[in-house]
Amino acid sequence: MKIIILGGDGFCGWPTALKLCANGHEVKIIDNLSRRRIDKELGSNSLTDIAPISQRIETARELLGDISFANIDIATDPKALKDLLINFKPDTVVHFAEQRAAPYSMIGEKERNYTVDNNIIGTHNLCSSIVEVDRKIHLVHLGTMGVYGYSKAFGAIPEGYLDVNITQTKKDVEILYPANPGSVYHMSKCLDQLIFQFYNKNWGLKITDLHQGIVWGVQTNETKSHKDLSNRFDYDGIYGTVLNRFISQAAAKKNLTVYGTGGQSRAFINISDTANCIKIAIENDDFSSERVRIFNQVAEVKSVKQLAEMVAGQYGVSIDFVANPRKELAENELEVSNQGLKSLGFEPIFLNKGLVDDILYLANDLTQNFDARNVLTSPIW
Ligand code: USQ
Repeated sequence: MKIIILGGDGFCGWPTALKLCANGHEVKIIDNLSRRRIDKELGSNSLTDIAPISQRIETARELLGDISFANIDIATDPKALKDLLINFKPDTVVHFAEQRAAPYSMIGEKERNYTVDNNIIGTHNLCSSIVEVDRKIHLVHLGTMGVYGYSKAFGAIPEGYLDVNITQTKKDVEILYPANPGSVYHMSKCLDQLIFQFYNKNWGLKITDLHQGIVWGVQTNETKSHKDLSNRFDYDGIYGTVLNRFISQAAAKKNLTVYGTGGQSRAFINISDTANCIKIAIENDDFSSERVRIFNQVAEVKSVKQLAEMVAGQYGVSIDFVANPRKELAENELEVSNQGLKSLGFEPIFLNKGLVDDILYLANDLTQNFDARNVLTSPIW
């Protein structure tokens, strides 16, 4: 297939682009390189060295297959986006081109506005261009488990839609799961959902929204095949996700930073599964576009404390329970359905010692890049 990956230079986009190209698809990465710019703005860095995009693409073309790159900002240049769809004629567009860190979106006014402008306008420009160019294009979007909030108030979290009984009419209906964002970033993904619902209802756009959990891990088979293809590894207080932070803290022989009690339960997924699930969603596109197809892209649920205890026990470091900078439930139970992707063949990778060892090994090798000043940098909200 011909596939465009919007945001294909990022932590999830890059390994996904490589996996698709290694599997025979023709891939075009579109990115405005904003994550590289934000690293500079925050004075933070990826633990791994990441090659410039031109070098990434050159090596990927030599080793893996048909892949190319164009620098387009889909939020500020809708004409370039539309021309791209006209000229490249994709079967599928995968949309990762959003500011994805909750802490970044809560730093201050500039970051709140940037997150909303970039994410909402970018998503809208994409849907609007697809209406003009070719309504058969399959749009695959990376949503987040954070659109649901993290509770068992309505039972196990279903895949996008909740069955309810309306008190007034006594009728059973299905509604989009009530949005319950915990940050401006998560709010932007809730708003994305409404854009998708409307464009699907009015123009019949064919959309898959993948509500992904917290990603852990760094490399995939493709990213580790050459140093130029290495993936980024965020460990800082703004972009680092919790388990990757704990592993890099363990490698640097620092105490693990659990926020609050660590009773926060979240859904997790390994980075190789991220790429695999997107491939599954793309290759199984024979579904009715009567409504937006929503899958939960997760492998398992763990609490932050469980993760910290596992890393601390295995690698001989201690846990610091620091004041939680976030406004979130101190403790929560969580149960999540992931039947949709499983029914299409997804076999989740569960957290296991071998994989965690691999990351620790990598992090050990890179401790010279670990800057302790970047660890407790989360804004308070
Ligand atoms: N946490 C700690 N210590 C740390 C860092 C985080 O205890 O050093 C806790 C947080 O308080 C939170 C949990 O770990 O309860 C998860 O935090 P996170 O930074 O790993 O994840 P989050 O901010 O929720 O965002 C990440 C991605 C985002 C994605 C989301 C999926 O950055 O793009 O949408 O995970 S989910 O959380 O399922 O909504």
